[in-house]
Amino acid sequence: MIKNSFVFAALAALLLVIPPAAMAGANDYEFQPVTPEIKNGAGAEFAVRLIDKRSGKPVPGAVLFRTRLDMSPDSMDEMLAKHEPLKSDDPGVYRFKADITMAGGWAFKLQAKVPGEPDTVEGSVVFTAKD
Ligand SMILES: [Cu+2]
Repeated sequence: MIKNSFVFAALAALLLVIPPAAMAGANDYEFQPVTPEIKNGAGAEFAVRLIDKRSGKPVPGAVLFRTRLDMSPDSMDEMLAKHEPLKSDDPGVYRFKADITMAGGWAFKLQAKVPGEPDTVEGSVVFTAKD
């Protein structure tokens, strides 16, 4: 009886230290640049691809929110670029148009709701704007 309670306590402790997210979760997904170089100027288009790292396949149907485009890669965190989504015909590819005002490194940061994934997926994709 004492032995059984000990085994039970040990199992319970083990379950507590393994978070469910260790098995599957937001880290299974990654946003990647479709083309890492973008135009420095108004109306510059850029796109990110959402990949399921377990299969390597693109993931369509995600809802991207809290998007932010800033120059943090060049230590200008507060320098932002206005941007808006564009229609995309390529499944798993999410397109945008931005008013880029300076050449250099821009980070596109976002959160996403991915079909079938309860956790919010976060992304940060770096682009280089060139004149
Ligand atoms: Cu800047």
